[in-house]
Amino acid sequence: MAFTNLETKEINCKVLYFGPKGAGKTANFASIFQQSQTKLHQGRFELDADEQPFFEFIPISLGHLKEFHVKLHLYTLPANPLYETVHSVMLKGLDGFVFVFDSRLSSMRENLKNWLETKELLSREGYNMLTLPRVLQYNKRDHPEAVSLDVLRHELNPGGTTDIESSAINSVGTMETVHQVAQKILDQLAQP
Ligand SMILES: Nc1nc2c(ncn2[C@@H]2O[C@H](COP(=O)(O)OP(=O)(O)O)[C@@H](O)[C@H]2O)c(=O)[nH]1
Ligand SMILES: [Mg+2]
Repeated sequence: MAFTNLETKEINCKVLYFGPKGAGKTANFASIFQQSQTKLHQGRFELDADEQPFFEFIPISLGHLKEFHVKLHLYTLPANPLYETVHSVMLKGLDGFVFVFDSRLSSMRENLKNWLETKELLSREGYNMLTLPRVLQYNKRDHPEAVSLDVLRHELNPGGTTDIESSAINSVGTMETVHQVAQKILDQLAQP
């Protein structure tokens, strides 16, 4: 549920970016950061030996809904499975999510596996998978190994959820993804 602060008249919405390692979550954040000119926060954990940041966070202002200032908080999860308790904490209070698929043929198995795991994880956390706002993103559309949109949709999105083609390293489709998920969250908030 969105966190509403009646005193400051703010609504804070939390969105997590999921997807297999290497699909382009960090590239999405870099692109969003570049285009929205907010400050990119990267948390680091002492034990994190490799170059993976602990998590990434971007706050974005979405303007006003009635008298409330709506803010979107975008996060990625740490890739290291050692952080399972952290996952559990970060999964609390989610208002929506983005799932980043890697369009390359060689990633199809990993895409599907990770997508099923993510849906299971969210269900286990108590989210209603029928109503939780989401956007699916097919990243790396620029890659020579990318499979066709038809195949991706057939394999990964038989239900016809909102989906977007992107090339995060070229800043294509990244802001559109943010806007789509924001719109879905706002639609849900505006419901009586
Ligand atoms: N060709 C291509 N490569 C990409 C794209 N997005 C990310 N990459 C590359 O894929 C690799 C993994 O991306 P990264 O954002 O770190 O993935 P993450 O593990 O999901 O955060 C990096 O080498 C990126 O440069 C894209 O749209 N097109
Ligand atoms: Mg990353």
